[in-house]
Amino acid sequence: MLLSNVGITLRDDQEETVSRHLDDQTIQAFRDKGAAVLRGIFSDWVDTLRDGVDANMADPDPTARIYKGENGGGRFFVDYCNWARIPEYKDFIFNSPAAEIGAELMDSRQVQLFHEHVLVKEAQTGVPTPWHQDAPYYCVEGPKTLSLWIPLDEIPRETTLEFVSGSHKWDKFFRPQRFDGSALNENDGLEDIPDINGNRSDYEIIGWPVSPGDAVAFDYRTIHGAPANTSASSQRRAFSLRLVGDDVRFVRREGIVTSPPFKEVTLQHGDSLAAEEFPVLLS
Ligand SMILES: O=C(O)CCC(=O)C(=O)O
Repeated sequence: MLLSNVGITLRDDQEETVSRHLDDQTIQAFRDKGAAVLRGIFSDWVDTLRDGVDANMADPDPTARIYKGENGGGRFFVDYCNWARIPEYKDFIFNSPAAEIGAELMDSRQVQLFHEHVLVKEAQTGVPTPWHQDAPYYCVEGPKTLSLWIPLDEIPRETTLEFVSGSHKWDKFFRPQRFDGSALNENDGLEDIPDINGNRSDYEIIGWPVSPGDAVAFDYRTIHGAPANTSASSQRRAFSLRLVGDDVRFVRREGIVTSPPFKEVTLQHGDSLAAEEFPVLLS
């Protein structure tokens, strides 16, 4: 999947080398199915991200959530929007090829950070991640959106993130819920997500066993979820980077709580995403 640098001639007298990271097949899979695996793409960044997650868990944001299964077991730790205070996250966001990869997948000239999200399931965490789309949680809308879910441990097929192939093209938003199953907003006018686990054969469900350094790319509209971490001894750490491309807009949904809430952002509905919370990574 990794391609060597490709030289692109801009003018007779000027040649610029543009780095291409992905092959056409991977890009097409992301666009057709709404999710694709990128093997080994962040191998050089695993230690940095692991150090960042350690620092994040040692000093979580006050809004971090910890879910526990009914029968005890490990914790499901979830936190977001910490990149500005965690140097390892900043290093990854600004110095890794993530933004260039985002430009290739989204076919976008500009790539902006939306936020980062950390999701750690300790060994024997009996909490599945419910099936959901990310788009209806968010205060942004745009045709070009991307999450890069980056595993920091070996994750077998049985416990990895799964996707309903093609669901990013359903043109439907389902009610966002917290990971304990409670609705984020009671009266959002949206319908509940269908019972995917009860009818798995009705859907094309895709997912991959992954190793540290791989990434799974998906559109904010793609339905996804993950089983509980049944491993007796291995934790399941993941760092999810949220990027947006050209023409993304800020949206205010009256009376609706978004997640993350971005309470300090003063943009109006329909504004372009010009705020220090959302740095431009590539333009
Ligand atoms: O890691 C998980 O279990 C869920 C990840 C997820 O929902 C996301 O990154 O959007």
